[in-house]
Amino acid sequence: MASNKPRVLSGIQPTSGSFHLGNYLGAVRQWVALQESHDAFYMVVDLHAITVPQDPAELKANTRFAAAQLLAAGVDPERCTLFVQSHVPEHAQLGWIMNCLTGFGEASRMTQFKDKAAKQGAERATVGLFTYPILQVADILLYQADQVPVGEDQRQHIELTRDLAERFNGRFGQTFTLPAPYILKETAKIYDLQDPAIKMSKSASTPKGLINLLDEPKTTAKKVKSAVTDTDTVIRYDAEKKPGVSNLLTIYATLTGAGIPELEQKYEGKGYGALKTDLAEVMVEFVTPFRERTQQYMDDPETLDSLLAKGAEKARAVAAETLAQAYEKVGLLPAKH
Ligand code: AQP
Repeated sequence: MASNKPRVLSGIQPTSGSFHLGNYLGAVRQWVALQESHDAFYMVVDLHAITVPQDPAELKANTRFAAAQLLAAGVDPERCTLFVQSHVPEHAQLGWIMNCLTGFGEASRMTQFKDKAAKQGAERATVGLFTYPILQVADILLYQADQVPVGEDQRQHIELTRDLAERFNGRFGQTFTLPAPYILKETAKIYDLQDPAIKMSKSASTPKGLINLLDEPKTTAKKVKSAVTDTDTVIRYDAEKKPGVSNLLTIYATLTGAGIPELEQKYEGKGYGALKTDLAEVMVEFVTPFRERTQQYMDDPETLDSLLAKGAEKARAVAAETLAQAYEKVGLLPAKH
């Protein structure tokens, strides 16, 4: 059924057995909120995952884990379209068209590629990793998305999407909607608990700075309690001068709905220990039911798979229409049936 709500699209990689807190606060939380007001398409981007080596059995398991975690977080297939990227072949097909429209230099400027390639060693980085931002362009344009809820690290890719959509429209006639990033300032970048100068990431140098949502709650509490702060003892939000404490306040405020000034007041005159102990408790309260719900979905893979199959069918109806238009505009001869 056609919807006149604005459309959002976003994806998450099944590259780990667990989402981390940055994924949740930076992206997934917004997905849940936006499905109420938008025509939402959310996917597990397994084709992106294979841009770095994956164990096949783990990839399959992690794809289900990712879907289960989205459902556990509140993504509701009755309110949005939830699917797995590789179930909709149009992504790879439009990806090729977009590859042919992108300059080599333009692709070389993508900082995420540079960071990820540097982490692996440039020699080991694949061409797939190099072109993954272009596949992401296709992911977004296929659904004519108006907005893309993501973390700050994805902003450059949304800009590339807009550039390529404009280029295609200019060359072949109006075809694609230009999407806007939907990035919440407060949670655009959640930082590593051990090194608040870098974003929380699953490829962080030490696991101590990374909160995995499916970790044992006591591990999570321990990580929060050993978060790096500073030598001062004042609990005040100052992202530049007090990045560690500010990161903890952001996490605390977002998970509880409290305002940062309210938290500053609550902890006035108290030490970092008090803040960390309370935040550890908040985290445990959050992850405990999240883990349980995820496990319930994982215990019933048949239901999970059939739910994803339904999502793919809905997604494909939209994607196939856009791809057909793009093929036609480019001048590809339609196959006779
Ligand atoms: N630290 C973060 N703060 C805010 N948002 C974040 N996102 C990721 N890290 C943060 C957002 O999460 C969504 C899914 O991203 P992804 O599929 O790239 O997930 P990932 O591979 O788990 O992200 P990592 O940990 O950052 O991967 P590596 O270590 O491979 O670089 C996106 O919307 C992203 O912005």
